[in-house]
Amino acid sequence: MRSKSEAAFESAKAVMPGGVNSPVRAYRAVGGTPFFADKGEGPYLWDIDGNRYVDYLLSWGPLIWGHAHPEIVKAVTEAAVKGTSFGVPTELETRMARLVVDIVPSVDVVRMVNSGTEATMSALRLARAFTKRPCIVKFEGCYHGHADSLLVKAGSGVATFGLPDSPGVTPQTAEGTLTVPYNDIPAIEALFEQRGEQIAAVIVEPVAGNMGCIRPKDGFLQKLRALTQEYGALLIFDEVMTGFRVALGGAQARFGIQPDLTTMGKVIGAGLPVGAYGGRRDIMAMVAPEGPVYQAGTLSGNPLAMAAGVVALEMLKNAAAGGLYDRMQDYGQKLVETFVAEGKRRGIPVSGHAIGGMFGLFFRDASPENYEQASQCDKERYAQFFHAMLNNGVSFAPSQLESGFLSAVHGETELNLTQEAMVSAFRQVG
Ligand code: KE4
Repeated sequence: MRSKSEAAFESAKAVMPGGVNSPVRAYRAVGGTPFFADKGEGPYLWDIDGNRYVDYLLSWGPLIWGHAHPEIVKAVTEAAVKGTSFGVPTELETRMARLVVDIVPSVDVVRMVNSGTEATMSALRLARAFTKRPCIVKFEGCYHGHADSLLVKAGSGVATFGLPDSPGVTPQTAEGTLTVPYNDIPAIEALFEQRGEQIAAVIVEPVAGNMGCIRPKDGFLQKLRALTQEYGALLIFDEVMTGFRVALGGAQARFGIQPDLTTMGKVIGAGLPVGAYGGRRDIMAMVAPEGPVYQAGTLSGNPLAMAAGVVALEMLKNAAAGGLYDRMQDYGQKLVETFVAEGKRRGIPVSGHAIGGMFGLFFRDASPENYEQASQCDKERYAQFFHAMLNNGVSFAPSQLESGFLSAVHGETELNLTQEAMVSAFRQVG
């Protein structure tokens, strides 16, 4: 039962839009009432009715060390007693920047901000300034935060102007954003042939995590690198979700591709509000106050967020050497195998895969390669599965078009609990 959460949701809806501070939390994609969190510990989350869940949402990715990791709590507590913000430089920020530069292959210089949205918005402004070109390219189904120029859907033809994907985004803003299908090499080649001289940057999720977890097809990322190089556009890897998750150095390390700019978030703050963008020194030199491209933030580089992030990244460096990313991928693969085996046993089209510390489970006979295919998943069955798993004590993302996340602290016990819950849940999937 979740009666306290139901009452809490009614109270919340009286004073916050939809009762939440971020839309996806309201369960609109799966129906029902969201549970309200009371506390987390390791791989577990408890709601205010006292129900315990094995958590695969992990705050949408940040919690690669699970909930309330003692080292992270200690670092934040020790930082807090010295002050919660200064508005002047601290050496902790340099320590964080040095860690990012050491870990992420393509980053020479990095700027801290407060969210992934700020990171991508700033990186795109920088790319337009550096190339003196107006247009950006994104991929259908990829989400890069809610900056106006990114809330855009594809125009009628591949190379036609973007159209606003939200009220409040003006046609003038949208027309600078061109959208093509993910993994569609002919489409991106055609776009560059037609509009290449106007393109400032291509921004891509190197593993897409916002339409379910979708891997790049062989050659897709390499083609983006080649085309942007050929036409003098920048390649931006949005690693807000994949960064430090699909490999220690992110997707760029896993696939061996050097983007010009990288955006980061989630893991880098270990649950505190942090985003970052960084890359080639000659490009980042244009960022104020070194250069003319303005970007700022009262709480950028906040000491509590830096304390959490520094500890999280330092522990990841050590754990990566000990095989953490292979262990997380093995765990995810076993989860997928159980999901697929149970679904097939019941004659239900299912598929899935795991990559590093993230995974996708699909009610579709084959893992989708783009947004159109992802949209063909059986969302009703996903909703039934989601709620059955929740009632069995396992919390997945409340939408078929999202990803699952793993942590360093999910172990054999949690895997067995989840596999048993899946067997039971499929009995309730029609
Ligand atoms: P934030 O502004 O939410 O910190 O980051 C935006 C963002 C940028 N880039 C990628 C690849 C992202 O996945 C995100 C945010 N991801 C969503 C999950 N679908 C956050 C969850 C939410 O919106 O509440």
